[in-house]
Amino acid sequence: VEMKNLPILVLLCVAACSAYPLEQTAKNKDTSMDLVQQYLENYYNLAKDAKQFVRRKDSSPVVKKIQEMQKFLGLEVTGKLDSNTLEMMRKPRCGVPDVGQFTTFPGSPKWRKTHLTYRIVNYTLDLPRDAVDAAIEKALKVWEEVTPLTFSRNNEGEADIMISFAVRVEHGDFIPFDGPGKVLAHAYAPGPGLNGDAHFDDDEQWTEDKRGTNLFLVAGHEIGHSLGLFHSTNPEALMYPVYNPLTDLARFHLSQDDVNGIQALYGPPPASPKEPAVPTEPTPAAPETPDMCGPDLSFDAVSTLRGEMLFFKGRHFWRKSHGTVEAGFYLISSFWPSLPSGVDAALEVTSKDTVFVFKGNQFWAIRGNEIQAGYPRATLTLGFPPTISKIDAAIYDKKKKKTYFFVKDKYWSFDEKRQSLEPEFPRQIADDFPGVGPTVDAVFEAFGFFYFFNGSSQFEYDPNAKKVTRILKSNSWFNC
Ligand SMILES: *[C@@H]1O[C@H](CO)[C@@H](O)[C@H](O)[C@H]1NC(C)=O
Ligand SMILES: *[C@@H]1O[C@H](CO)[C@@H](O)[C@H](O)[C@H]1NC(C)=O
Ligand SMILES: [Ca+2]
Ligand SMILES: [Zn+2]
Ligand SMILES: [Zn+2]
Repeated sequence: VEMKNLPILVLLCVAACSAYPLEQTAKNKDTSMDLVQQYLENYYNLAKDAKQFVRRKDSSPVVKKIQEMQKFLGLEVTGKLDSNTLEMMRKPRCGVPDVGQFTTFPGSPKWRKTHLTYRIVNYTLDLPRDAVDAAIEKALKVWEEVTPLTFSRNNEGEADIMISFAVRVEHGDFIPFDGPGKVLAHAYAPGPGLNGDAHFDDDEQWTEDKRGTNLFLVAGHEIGHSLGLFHSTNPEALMYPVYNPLTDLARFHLSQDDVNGIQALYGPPPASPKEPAVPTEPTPAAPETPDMCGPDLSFDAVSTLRGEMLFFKGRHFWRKSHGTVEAGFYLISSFWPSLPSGVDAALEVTSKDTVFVFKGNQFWAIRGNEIQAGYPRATLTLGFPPTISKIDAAIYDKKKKKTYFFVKDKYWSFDEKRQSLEPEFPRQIADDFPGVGPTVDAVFEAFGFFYFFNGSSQFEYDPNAKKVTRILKSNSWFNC
């Protein structure tokens, strides 16, 4: 009996909530302005400095964003904060934006393989583990049925799709959850590392049925992102950004819109031979190259450059932005004609917008694709003793404004403010970076971690906790 009444209760609640903004005190109006501000910032790329405009509410940038939202979500496009619009903004939904922000993935990211692994890293206490496993399996199956993709589960280590439950801030990315309601989950487009992963807000009440938030429905949607789909404007689609509690679970099926989207990326399943697979773009012929996906790949040096990553190897380097799946492969000389091949170390000093590249006892300063005048210089000029014939790896610690130079099993610290090597160095790498070494080939910083390379192994090191948090293959940044 109780269950039968529930859908009605939910509807009543929605109706009551939507009536609410119409009879507000000034203070409540303020909260709803905050809601609008947050919503448009989070999902429609409203500039953060547009606050005063939201309060005035007649200014064109905000009206435009409201119209954009109304259009995307299929509401009447009035440009006004009418009750339907406010009601929609209060509905639980996916945390992934509806329109591109600066982090938008260019191109259409997709997996370059058809067999993918997933791992359920941890569980919500709302449901028995079996029920979580079953919901995730069912969600994967929804996509498996209409594509050539297959999935298998890993119980430990890395997987393409890492699934976890977390609350609020501390969950491995910089996008916090928001407590009960509103954002239910978010997920990342295909690629290495955090990409492909799906995070669920454990402040929701996850359920097998629709009494709380149905885990299967949300997981199905998030896995759509993990496979490369973005939000759909079609309210029937699983990829519509707003949670739909009225979905018929017993007769659940993907909408044609979802199927068209996923098949545009991967083609139909092989079992339906009548429809030829959508041809995938031919991969451009690569120049004679080290095998980027080979198990033994190691690097000479790794650095960031204006938000991208550079992996040096012999005469070549790979260049990859955080967002893109594919790494570009280039001759070093095609970007920096006077730079040597087989470099030893590279680091970006972000405060100077400069990448320093080391080989032997010399180093070069690069800004974008220009080598700065006055280089190469001798490493002696930095204060190294003449016995140092080669730097193995180097990294700039943004927080401490120090550059660390790794040489064999020791390292030096260079104070960027004073422009000098610090006294009491060198020190043992193993003493100050436990778990790393004894020697390193390359190191760079990403997402607050230091990534140390040693042959084909890579150590993800948390400089705050002072410990290695993961061991990865050196080529884990590539989509192998
Ligand atoms: C699950 O794992 C994530 C990522 O490792 C972590 O941030 C989160 O706190 C964990 N959640 C629980 C409920 O243990
Ligand atoms: C790093 O590589 C060296 C040489 O291949 C090896 O002896 C050493 O054990 C490796 N270090 C770690 C921590 O794996
Ligand atoms: Ca939430
Ligand atoms: Zn989404
Ligand atoms: Zn997250």
